[in-house]
Amino acid sequence: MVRGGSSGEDAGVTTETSAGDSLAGRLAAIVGAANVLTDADLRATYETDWTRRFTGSARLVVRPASTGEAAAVLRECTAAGAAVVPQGGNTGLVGGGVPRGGEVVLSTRRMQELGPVDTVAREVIVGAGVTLAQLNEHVRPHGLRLGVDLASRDSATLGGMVATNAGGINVLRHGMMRAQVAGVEAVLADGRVVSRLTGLKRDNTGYDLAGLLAGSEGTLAVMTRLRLRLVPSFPKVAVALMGMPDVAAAVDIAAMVRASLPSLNAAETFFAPGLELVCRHAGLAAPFAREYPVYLLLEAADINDPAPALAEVLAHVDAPDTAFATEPRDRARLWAYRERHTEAISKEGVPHKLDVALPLASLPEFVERVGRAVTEADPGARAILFGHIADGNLHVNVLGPEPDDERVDEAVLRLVAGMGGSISAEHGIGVAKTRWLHLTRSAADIAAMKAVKAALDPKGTLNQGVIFGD
Ligand code: 2HG
Ligand code: ZN
Repeated sequence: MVRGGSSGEDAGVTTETSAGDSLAGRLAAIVGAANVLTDADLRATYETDWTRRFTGSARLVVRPASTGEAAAVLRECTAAGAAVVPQGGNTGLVGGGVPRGGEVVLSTRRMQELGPVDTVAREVIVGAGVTLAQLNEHVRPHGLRLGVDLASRDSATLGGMVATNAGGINVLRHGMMRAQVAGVEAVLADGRVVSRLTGLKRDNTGYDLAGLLAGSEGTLAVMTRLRLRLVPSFPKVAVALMGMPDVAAAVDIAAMVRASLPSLNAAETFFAPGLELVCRHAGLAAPFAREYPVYLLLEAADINDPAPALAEVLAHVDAPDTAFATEPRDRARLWAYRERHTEAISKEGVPHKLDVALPLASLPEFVERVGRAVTEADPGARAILFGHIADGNLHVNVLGPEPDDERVDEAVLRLVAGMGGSISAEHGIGVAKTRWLHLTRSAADIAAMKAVKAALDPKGTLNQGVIFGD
């Protein structure tokens, strides 16, 4: 398993074991003894990430329930020189939300506020520990939902989704998580609280702190409350799954449908090897009698049934095998082929997850070259690709290499950078990709980001090692 920094002194911030920890007592006075976990068994689920690739032991886990408690916890930790790793639903895939060794894990899951829904502004204030599914349940009676949706909706917390600027399946229509944020309340490392929750549409009064904190991966502040924009939850939904001869065809059709169908919600892709894994591990029958190299899944949603318009657009496409679904069960059946990739891959082993973006025009060439790059770097490695095709975002999951053997990561990320892409489309840098940040961010960019980090967290309390490395 990959472990980051070792326990001990590091840049003035200490990490140590929980035995005889006086900090634990001081934190218990703030959040209650039941919310300071020092026992190894109780800490365990906070210490390993979803992929099982990243793990480290925590000094303790502390679970504040409010901004005030989080502020007192951070004040105490920074004063004690204790390193802190903020954690939401622990669904991150780049090792940015689990300890590297000896840090305090600050879990936001108890921040469960669900504020009244402002149906005029279409906004709501929620606690950082509310999950995406909980939020959608809360706002559904008003015909609303969050504009970002993703497969880990039942566990991913909104604080974590903002902190990582999560993407998911509806980005082509509603943008990424930063675009859903109307305001945040967050605690800086020294316990000071920055709060912009008024929701004013026009408020040009200096730096946009909410925009800066979105995507900062827990390195600048701990998000505690969020004011989120909502979008209509359209009642009528249509899904189409098509077999494609190659990626170029899938890219072209997705672009054509996007240009002519404003109700398009999602355009996703997966390939034959991933489909085989999903069918085997989830016990699903293949979607079509014939196997295709590439599959394209489209979803449209509107007030009126978008199925006729979707079918009309697709009538001009040469795709003999197309499955349509409008009923929830049938739609879920088609979506399962795409959404169950992550789980099926994890059943095969511990993957290296390389979440990358390419210019759309380069996607076919990338797909052709990436398989070769992977096997040249490690002949025993196997790449499974899938992703959000309309945004040029592919998830290259590699099975085979040991968790800390980075030869394949190096080959794929260099290929991506050489083709004008991004080494992280939506999952973030975490600790997984710090070595390659320089491939797609200039020295001036990195220096500016480090200056912001040093200004907001001068003692380096928050998420040491994430984004920039050690
Ligand atoms: C998805 O699109 C998620 O399903 C997870 O971003 C991707 O498992 C992955 O690599
Ligand atoms: Zn994704």
